[in-house]
Amino acid sequence: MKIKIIADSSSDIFELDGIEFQSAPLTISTDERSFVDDENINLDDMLNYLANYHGRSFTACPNAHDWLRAYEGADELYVVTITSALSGTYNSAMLAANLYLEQYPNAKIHVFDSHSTGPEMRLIIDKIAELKATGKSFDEVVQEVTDYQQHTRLFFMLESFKNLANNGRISKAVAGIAGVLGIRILATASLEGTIEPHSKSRGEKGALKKFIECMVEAGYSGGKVYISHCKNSEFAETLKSSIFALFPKAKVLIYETKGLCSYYVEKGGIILGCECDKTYS
Ligand code: X90
Repeated sequence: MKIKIIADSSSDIFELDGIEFQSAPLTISTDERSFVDDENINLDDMLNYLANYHGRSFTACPNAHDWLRAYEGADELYVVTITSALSGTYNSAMLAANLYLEQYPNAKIHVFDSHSTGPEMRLIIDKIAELKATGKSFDEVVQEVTDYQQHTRLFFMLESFKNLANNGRISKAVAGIAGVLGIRILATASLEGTIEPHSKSRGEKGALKKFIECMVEAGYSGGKVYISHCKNSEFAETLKSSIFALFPKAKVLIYETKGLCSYYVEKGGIILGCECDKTYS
């Protein structure tokens, strides 16, 4: 029995300890160049190139064929995708899941729509791995992870919403506010998996306070916090210290966004996923 977790590359991870894991890459492109979001991506090269490129840029999700390649060989599959409200990734993963089951009727496969991305996907992925390590069955994992998803949240801070707006993922009005020098926008993933602006602040100090307020309001009480950042480890570390000041037992992990999330959050962007006691409703 071969068990596998597969996630698209917006989860910001390419490997996982203790269980087989495969990432299905999205791509980031201009009319001249394309970057495949896998372990070979050169983030500095991509960010520098995009900063100096003035034409259009866009992203594309893995197609069903890409997913099928990632599924190959497994009998028990857990697939985690970026929110279906903003990307075709979930649909292509589902299409591939149905094709896979036609070919291997005894396989078990579940596709989780994260209604989110980045660190919140990673929380889900780690939860699946933890549950499998304790010997839970396929049905138990699906049920427990579905419940867990009601107790995780995503908050993020961006300086620029240019790429999100240009690709139609948020309104130009929100993008306009963020474009003002020194203004940081804090936003969250809504229940439906869209981007919901929460508040704006002047400078990073204000944003820091807002992050903590949002977490506490959502019922964070000292569990896991995953923070991914695009070239902003300084803010991520300060945020970590503020979390520890209130919750000394917090389990905080900091790492870099990979290609897809770096493209959308742009330099300076911070994404935070955390476990919360309150049910998200
Ligand atoms: O091309 C594609 O299919 C991918 C499109 C992805 C669009 C959204 C990417 C968001 C990346 C931004 C901060 C967190 C957003 C929360 C989403 C609910 C990261």
